[in-house]
Amino acid sequence: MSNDRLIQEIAKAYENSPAVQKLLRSTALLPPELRAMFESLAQLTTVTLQARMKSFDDKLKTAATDLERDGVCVIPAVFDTAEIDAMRGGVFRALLDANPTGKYRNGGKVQYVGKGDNAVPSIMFWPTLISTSLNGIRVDPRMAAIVAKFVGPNARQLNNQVYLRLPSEDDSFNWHQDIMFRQPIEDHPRIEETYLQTIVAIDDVTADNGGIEFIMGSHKFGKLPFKAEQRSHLRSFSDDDLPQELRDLERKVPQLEAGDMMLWGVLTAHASRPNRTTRTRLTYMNGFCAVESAKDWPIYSEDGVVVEHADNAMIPRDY
Ligand SMILES: O=C(O)CCC(=O)C(=O)O
Repeated sequence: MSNDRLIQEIAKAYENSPAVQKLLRSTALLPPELRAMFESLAQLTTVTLQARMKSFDDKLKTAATDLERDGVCVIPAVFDTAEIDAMRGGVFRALLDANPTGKYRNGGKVQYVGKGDNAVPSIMFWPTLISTSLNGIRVDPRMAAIVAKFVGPNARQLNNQVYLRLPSEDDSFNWHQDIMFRQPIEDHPRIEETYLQTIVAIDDVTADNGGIEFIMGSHKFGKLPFKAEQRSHLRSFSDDDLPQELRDLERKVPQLEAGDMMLWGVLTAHASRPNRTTRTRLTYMNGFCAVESAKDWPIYSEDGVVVEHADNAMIPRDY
């Protein structure tokens, strides 16, 4: 690729980045030897990025096959160790800046489990509104590519939350499908097809630290009645509450390494048992649907371009 063509390609790829545009404009002013050095560095970076995106595209193809077949899939090693460490730091920072008793739209509402002095944070809602690092992951090009592939170019964000799942807190989730959170259903046209739930593993996730268990292929059974739809039954796991239709299907607790992502659909039955280890089980959840599948909730992307800052005014007031 000629150097001029390369500069044009970089300019196009980063058309929304004022910093890159400024840098590119200033290369024209560089003395020829410095410009040549800049161009060869840019070439190297482009080749590396292209190779990385190609292997990421291959991972997405495999993920699409698994998601269609099982209703859940794992994309390995999406984020690297440094990014995960920064994310973990972002969670603790956000907890300090949180609005524990606020609304979702304030960013950092905290739900606790346990009573009195023994209550510990369990879920932090919409931390992206108060955390640069967690917002960075939410709008990262890899997250954007996943949303574009599975939801489409015009998406809304329906949830953004960190699960802390501290050791021995005894919290759990009973069998359910996420469609239970999307009521009234008439306000969510085609949500069965356009919804995508995602988590990033910040810690390794295993069966004994509260890993999420899935019923493989359960998404093909449509919406089923789950006891967890009565909210008082949601936060206590009971195998007796798995609907009859799903009892003979294969079950799996996907093991995740920190940096992996897991995706599932709105009809995939899942549950999680208490964390019985001495380790935390931090996960960062971001859920999406096509723009027409919900009335409110912030726009995530428009014509494939990600909205960098979620509009908190679009988060319903009743949360
Ligand atoms: O993270 C977990 O343990 C379960 C979360 C879950 O099932 C949900 O939010 O729907």
